[in-house]
Amino acid sequence: MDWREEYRDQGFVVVENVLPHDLIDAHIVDVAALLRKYGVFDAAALSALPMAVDDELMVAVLDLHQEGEAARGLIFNRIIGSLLRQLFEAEPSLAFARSALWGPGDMRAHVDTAFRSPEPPYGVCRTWCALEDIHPESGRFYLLPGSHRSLAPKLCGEVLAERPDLMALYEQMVLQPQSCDAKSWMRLHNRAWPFVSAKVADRIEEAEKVAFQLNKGDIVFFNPSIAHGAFSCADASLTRKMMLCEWTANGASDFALSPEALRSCVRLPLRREDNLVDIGPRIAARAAR
Ligand SMILES: O=C(O)CCC(=O)C(=O)O
Repeated sequence: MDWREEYRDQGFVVVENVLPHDLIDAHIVDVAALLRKYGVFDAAALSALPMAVDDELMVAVLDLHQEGEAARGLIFNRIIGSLLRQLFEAEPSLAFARSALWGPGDMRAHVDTAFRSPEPPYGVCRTWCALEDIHPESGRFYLLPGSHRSLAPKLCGEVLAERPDLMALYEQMVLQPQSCDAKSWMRLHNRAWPFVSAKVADRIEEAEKVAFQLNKGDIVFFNPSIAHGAFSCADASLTRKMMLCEWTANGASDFALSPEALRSCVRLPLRREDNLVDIGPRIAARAAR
């Protein structure tokens, strides 16, 4: 099967042994040095940071991924670029990249985006990169295969049915596409996504969660509409070194966002028609009942 078929069906593919270990090691040195500046030597110190300092650190982490030589070498890896180009059928652009040395703790299942088509051509993809051999007890990343197709569109439809304000936005985009632009799409996404994501954890079974043994340099390419999260960490002394990137298809290359935009994680404009889930038939069927 073409790997893109697998990505379409399952919502992810795991690609082994992509990132060179020497670059990973250099990047980890940079990340650890930055964390040290904030007095962070372990997971406990990180979670004890006051919120304002934590926000400042996150900005510094995003900056490191924009400027750091090792970070850029990892992010703009030739294999990653080639796979994203095949997925997007367009040039990929980085929306943001960040790394972490410890797991986030028990992270409930959620989706990172809503109202994007689960079918190609894709508008967005995330890459979860293992920066060490991930210990099984360190809070492994999990996904629910196929949920970008079976669950996410259903939840989008439910949220629209429950929220007339969001339904009005959606209908305007579908019925009057000429009056809408990428900003309309972002408005719908930004307002609706928290409601969609909040529904995920109650609608899945524990047994559906799938995690992989990931080794240093392996990457999971995943559709951010797939339900995913992280298991809790069984041993606080364990690290879980990873880098997460979000990529969009928009024809621009390299870092298209200004640092200011990166800081607020503003995404680049997307072509509306490529990214809307067609849930019109679902809505019509509901109205007919
Ligand atoms: O850190 C992880 O393993 C999960 C990351 C994640 O789910 C997210 O950033 O949305």
